Amino acid sequence: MDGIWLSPHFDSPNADNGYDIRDYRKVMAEFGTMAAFDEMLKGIKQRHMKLLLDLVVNHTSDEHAWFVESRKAKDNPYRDYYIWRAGRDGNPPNNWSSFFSGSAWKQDPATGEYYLHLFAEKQPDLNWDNPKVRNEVYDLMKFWLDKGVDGFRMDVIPFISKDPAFPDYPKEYEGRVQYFYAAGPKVHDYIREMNREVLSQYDVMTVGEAFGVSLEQTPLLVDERRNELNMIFNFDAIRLGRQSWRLNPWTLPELKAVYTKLDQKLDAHNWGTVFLSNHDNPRVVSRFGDDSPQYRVASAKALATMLLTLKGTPFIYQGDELAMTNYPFTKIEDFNDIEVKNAWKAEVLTHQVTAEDYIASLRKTSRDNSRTPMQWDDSANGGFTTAPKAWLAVNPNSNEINAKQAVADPDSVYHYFQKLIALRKKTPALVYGDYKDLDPQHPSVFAYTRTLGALRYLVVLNLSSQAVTYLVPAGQKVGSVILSNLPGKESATSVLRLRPWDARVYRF
Ligand code: TEU
Repeated sequence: MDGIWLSPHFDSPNADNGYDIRDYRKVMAEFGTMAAFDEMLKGIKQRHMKLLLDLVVNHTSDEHAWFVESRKAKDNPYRDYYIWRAGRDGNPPNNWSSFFSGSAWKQDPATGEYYLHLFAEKQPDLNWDNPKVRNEVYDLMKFWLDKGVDGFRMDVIPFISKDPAFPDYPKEYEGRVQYFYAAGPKVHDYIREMNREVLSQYDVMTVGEAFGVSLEQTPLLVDERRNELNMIFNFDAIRLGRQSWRLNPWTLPELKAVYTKLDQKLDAHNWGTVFLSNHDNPRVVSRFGDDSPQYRVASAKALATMLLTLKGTPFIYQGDELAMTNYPFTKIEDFNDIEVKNAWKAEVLTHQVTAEDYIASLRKTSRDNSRTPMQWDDSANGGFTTAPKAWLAVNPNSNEINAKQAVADPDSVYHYFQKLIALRKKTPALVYGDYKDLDPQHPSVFAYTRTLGALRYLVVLNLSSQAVTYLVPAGQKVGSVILSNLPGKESATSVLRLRPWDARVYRF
């Protein structure tokens, strides 16, 4: 790896697993001390890697000193650090909803006013229109950058600017409010100011979590001539078919269309990211592959080939290099995630959906699928802890799927990732080459080229559990195979016999 993005490690009551920060300059007790952080940073640098921290400044914890002060009284000097409004006829100020179920407003007994929280009640939104707040954020960023940190992944950064009139969101945003929340009037002013005040003064990388930003709008945040961010996460691919906690059918042509559209939007002044999983989404092999014993390894390798040969900076989520799978959740008590628990209360306990339906969907969509402890070996708790019980149950398949097994098995997904990364690092065309989807409508094959001058590569992926006889479009004869996830090498032909989850990189 070139770099590591660390989810929030700051002092937090963990209402939302660290995305609710109580003290930005203190390390979370569960993780250790500042000395341990410094030792880790030193070790990362010694290994010639970079460290990105998670910058969560759309909101804080309600236990942060600023909010403790702010809620005390309407004339408290910290009142304007957050967003307080009077109710409307005994109801919340407007129809804004929280991503974790219910209204985005909570009435506070101390003053009777409501405060805004787009996520949990324990995550009040900061008021970025207050220059004091912005300066506080810039100072805490400098605190970590002065320690030698190399950049930030920025949590829901498009949400930081709110329409000061706080109008109801129009009906067409039902179920997709992220696009309304990401359209605040001053988001670009504030990110450009952040760039001027902080980012431009350090050699850093930034990636924004742009939930609610369309592919078309991407250049507004990442075009280098705008001095905002280096890149963003678009969610069109990873959330394909998702409707809140439900997963509706989706097709491969729909997935492929995301990459073609993104490629069309990002000219030479722009750059993108490639990811199919993270801590907010289920395991990649279970979501986009086939995690059955027969095809788990092959499909994980095929998806890895896609991640490392598409255009954009690839992000690999911890454990996916082992092809860790979703967890066999059976009951609500199995879950830790506030998003799950709040929706249980809001939708199951109110009999809008049955517990069976809800739990069955969560086995496919819940964030906790990706949060089960890292599986290091086949000992108790997957070697994650010596305590009798881990904070979240370890996947029962940790005896077969673990780092020790993967490192020992030359044919493991882990070693295949290493080959892919080595290939990408010595093949500029796989990084900077032009991208072209050769067969956008094919229902199960993803075939695309990467071309840099005279250097041309073809990637052919059978993203299904069925064998396919594939005719390379326009009768082009494929060149020599430079990497494949399955034995056997077909070359110099235009008819490919693709086995289930067959993945091949050809040099034209
Ligand atoms: O996530 C924002 C976001 O996109 C998700 O919350 C998403 O709405 C939801 O998980 C869909 O299932 C960021 C962080 O990545 C997430 O972990 C935090 O919970 C959230 O912001 C609040 O900080």
